[in-house]
Amino acid sequence: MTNIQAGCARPFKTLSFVAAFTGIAMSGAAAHVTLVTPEARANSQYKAVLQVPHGCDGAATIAVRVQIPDGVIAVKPMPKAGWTLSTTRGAYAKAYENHGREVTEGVREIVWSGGNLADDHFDEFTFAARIATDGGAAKAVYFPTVQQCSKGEVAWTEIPAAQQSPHGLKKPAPSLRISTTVAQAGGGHEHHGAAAASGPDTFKVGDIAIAAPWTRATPRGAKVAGGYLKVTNNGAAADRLVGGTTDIAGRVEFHEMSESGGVMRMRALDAGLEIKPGQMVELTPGGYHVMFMDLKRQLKAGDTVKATLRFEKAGSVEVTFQVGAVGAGSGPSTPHHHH
Ligand SMILES: [Cu+2]
Repeated sequence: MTNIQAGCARPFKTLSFVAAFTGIAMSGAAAHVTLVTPEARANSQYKAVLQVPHGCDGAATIAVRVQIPDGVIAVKPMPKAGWTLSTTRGAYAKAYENHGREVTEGVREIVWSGGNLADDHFDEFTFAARIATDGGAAKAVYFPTVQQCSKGEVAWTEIPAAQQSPHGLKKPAPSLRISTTVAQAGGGHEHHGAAAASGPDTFKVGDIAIAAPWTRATPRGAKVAGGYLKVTNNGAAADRLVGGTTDIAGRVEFHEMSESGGVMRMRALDAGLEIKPGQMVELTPGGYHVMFMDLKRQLKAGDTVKATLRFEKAGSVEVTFQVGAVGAGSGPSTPHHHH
């Protein structure tokens, strides 16, 4: 995890920190500084809510400093009444693609200061971010945090070594587990491979069946959107998803998300996406996906998007993508109401 090491070595200068992570909190000595939502998917939008459950040995908290690890990009902190917000920007370890643009720098540290959070109160500190890493071998990223108090400070900056349980740490850095599979949580429905090749949001052409296409609501001005679905080849010969058209985008591409050095990257599949005979290929936010390029309008949750997909052998088929919420981890939970 060079990312994490690099993040760790970043200077917190004269301060030490107070942060913690357990996923549970708010109970006596075990209450660390933690992220309220301790898990996110690779390549997803994430709302980080840091929970500070108490002061430093009875002293009130007056500042909270959070370091942003490599692979966490496009960070936007939420201002807080009574606190002064400041950020330090810096170069990322590598370039990332975000909403169709290459980004090479951004917020690396957030400081909320000048507040006064009594020891017997708790509060939350929030920022939005994009998770552009799969977390490497640890399948996690860490946000070293320093809690500065009217008297003293606590450095929640310990990062577990490989194979080490975070539970053994006294002052663990708030951690975020990264999953690369499609989220099951949040009421997302799940289809089952080839069995999904029926039902109202299934589309067929020749030996090809496409199930449960979905996409996400987009921020205003976004130029790209991903599309996800399951495609099954019920034939005896391989076929290939080679093209597509839609009114909402200038062009349709097929991409692959892959991990290298702990960083998720996208690459266009110039030869299309092969589906072998009998195979079900799932297009997901962390893997293969449809990419709507040069988006012509904003996508809103609850909308539907029609698109035509073209297969080398089976030909063209019109499908309907359900638009889920921004940051949706899987298809809308009630995608079966149309048709
Ligand atoms: Cu893409």
